[in-house]
Amino acid sequence: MAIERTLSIIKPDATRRNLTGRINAKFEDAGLRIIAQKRIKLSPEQAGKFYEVHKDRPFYGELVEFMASEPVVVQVLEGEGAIAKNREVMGATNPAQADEGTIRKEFALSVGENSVHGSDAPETAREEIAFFFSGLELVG
Ligand code: DAT
Ligand code: MG
Repeated sequence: MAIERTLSIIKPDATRRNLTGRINAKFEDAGLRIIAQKRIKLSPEQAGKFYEVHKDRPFYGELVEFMASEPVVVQVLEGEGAIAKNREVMGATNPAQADEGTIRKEFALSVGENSVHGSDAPETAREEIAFFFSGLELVG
């Protein structure tokens, strides 16, 4: 398995509850290296653009409002098979279906307020990393 990079976001429900360090420990324990990280507040326009792929879903408005409600921590994780590994560490979208030990099982409040985002494929990972980070900010 190749070394990959993936885009992770610690969402407002988690930053609000001061969970950034505990979530980062889960990534690091799984062998994912945090090679870039910043805390930002998204505008509704930026959140809407990031989640544009979901614009026709019924929850889109609520998702955009939530993501712009409070600061988020955006980060790039690097490691062997990082995209799939991060999805494993995150757990299922709906915390009620997430496995024991996953971030969403432990910390998510609901399917909407589910603590973390992670890219789902190599192409989306590339696009999502470029959405938030310049090449100069990425030191492997
Ligand atoms: P994931 O974040 O696991 O990749 P997704 O891409 O299908 O899941 O959806 C993006 C986000 O949209 C998800 O993290 C939370 C929100 N969402 C998804 N399904 C939802 C639903 N049924 N009700 C409310 N929010 C939902
Ligand atoms: Mg997704």
